[in-house]
Amino acid sequence: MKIDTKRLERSIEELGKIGQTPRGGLTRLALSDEDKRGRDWMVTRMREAGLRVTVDQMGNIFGERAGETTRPPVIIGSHVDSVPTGGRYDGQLGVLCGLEVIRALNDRQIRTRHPVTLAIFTNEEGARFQPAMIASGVMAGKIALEDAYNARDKDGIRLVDELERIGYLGAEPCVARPFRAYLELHIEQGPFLEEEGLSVGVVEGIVAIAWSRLTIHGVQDHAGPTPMRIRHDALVAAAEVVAGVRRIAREIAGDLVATVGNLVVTPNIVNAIPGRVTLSIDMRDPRDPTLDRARASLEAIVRDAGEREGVRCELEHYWRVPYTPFDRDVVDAVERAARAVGARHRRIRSGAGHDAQYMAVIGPAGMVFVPSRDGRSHCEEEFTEIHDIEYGANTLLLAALDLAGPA
Ligand code: HGY
Ligand code: MN
Ligand code: MN
Repeated sequence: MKIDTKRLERSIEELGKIGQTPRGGLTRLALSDEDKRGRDWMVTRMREAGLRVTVDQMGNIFGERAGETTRPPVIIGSHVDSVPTGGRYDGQLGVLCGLEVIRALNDRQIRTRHPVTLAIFTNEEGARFQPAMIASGVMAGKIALEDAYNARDKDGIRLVDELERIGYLGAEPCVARPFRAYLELHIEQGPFLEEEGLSVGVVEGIVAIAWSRLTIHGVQDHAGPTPMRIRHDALVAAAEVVAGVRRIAREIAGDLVATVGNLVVTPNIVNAIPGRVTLSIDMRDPRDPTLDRARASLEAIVRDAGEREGVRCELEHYWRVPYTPFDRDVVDAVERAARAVGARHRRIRSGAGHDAQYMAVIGPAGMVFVPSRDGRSHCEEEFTEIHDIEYGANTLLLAALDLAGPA
């Protein structure tokens, strides 16, 4: 039994047009008009595939394919929101491969013992509203619904108001429900599968992630008449912190990664000494104790930079997800499926967060990775070869069948 690769390819093309950038990437920020159009496109396809579609309080969309029994479903999920000038595979590929699994089951009128449900999670990226994976986080009971509703984007717009505006503020409670297994196909977003000539990654777990935000209060002043000896330049302190974050990753080394991805200077003009700077710090490691050490180093770096420049620093650690191992039975099912489809594969760990990380809090979860060309992602160059996608989607299909069981 196989998926219909041409049909999947057409779906990738079609959905990829919604929010497409001039360079062939994707900007489809959570709850934007493009996200609404992408969601509407998916809901139409889900209904065409005979799924019972529901939307919950966080705008998560579920399409259920009935099973022979009403036992807990096998859920196949991911997301359709993207980062700005991102790629058309991150998230979207997992949702479309899930749809293709449903379509392949329909083609052969296959009945499974457990229902199979396709899930689309809201705001996985954390690009517009923070933190990332906010909707699966609410479902897992790790983020309060009210906090998620009140999350604001950079223009101060609330998440709940955007859910309402685009018509995806659903009535279904966003709460944990039992499931037989959660499966997510995703691009690796790193270089290892491609380097080793592999088509499928059998994901064993996801790294721990820590997000912090630093606000530096200096003294805004004129760039000309203010003598250097009396300056308190927020951007000078920020520059030391940015260099310090890179130093932490280099000195702790191992698997630790650390990034300052967002930095905002105020008033951000040529002839004023920056009075205020905010910056983000993203640190990840498969070992939680190492991430704790990195956080302590960050606090020391911020303290020193603040004292040297005589500025006030507010460091807020606002998001933390622990290292998340996947369920052994689900990982084994994915591995059996990869072998059965003849995919060159190996076990691998995810350096990116995914909704599977919070779904693993609720029940047995696992992931299927496919390679990223040059390891690139969160950029318009993001790409995966269709023959690798075919191996991945067929692995997803057989793993879902394995876990959902024959009628
Ligand atoms: O941040 C992440 O790892 C994911 O892309 N949201
Ligand atoms: Mn993703
Ligand atoms: Mn992403």
